[in-house]
Amino acid sequence: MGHSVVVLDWNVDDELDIAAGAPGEDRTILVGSPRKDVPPVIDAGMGFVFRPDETVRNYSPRPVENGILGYRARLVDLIGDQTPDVAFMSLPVGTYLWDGARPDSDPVFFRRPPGAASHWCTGAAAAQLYPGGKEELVLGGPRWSPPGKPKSWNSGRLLVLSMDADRVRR
Ligand SMILES: [Ca+2]
Ligand SMILES: [Ca+2]
Repeated sequence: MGHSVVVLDWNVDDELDIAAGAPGEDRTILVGSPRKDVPPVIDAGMGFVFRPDETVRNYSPRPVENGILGYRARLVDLIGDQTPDVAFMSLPVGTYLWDGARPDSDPVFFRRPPGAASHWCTGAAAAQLYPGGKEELVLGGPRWSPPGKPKSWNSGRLLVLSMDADRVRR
């Protein structure tokens, strides 16, 4: 708990509230539960979206042992149709993206890039990086070390996910 925090007026009483999660749209909150078991799968992890009407939607694509799904969560319109999409990151596997316009459809999957450090998505931000372009998801992996350097080098890098191509920048 507490990988992300958001301050918002959840219950619309003109007083700000604090929630452990990432901001969604219209007072929704994205919460990852990366150590949640999905019996019989241990530590599969699960993502949740809490809505102001107190309904909860959970996201659990293919439970993988130690999948750690929900290590990070971010709302981002990667698909570029002006409807925010829901991204939950799995520590060993990659990023799952649910189409906000079709939440019951299968998620789009971005495999964790080769050579990624163990905690490859510690930072997560959504932004339209290029004017007129689609939103992209920027992930920070502070423990990444360049090829040829010892694993303890930890220079870190940023990974930019888009629907068009995975791009890696440092
Ligand atoms: Ca409030
Ligand atoms: Ca979208």
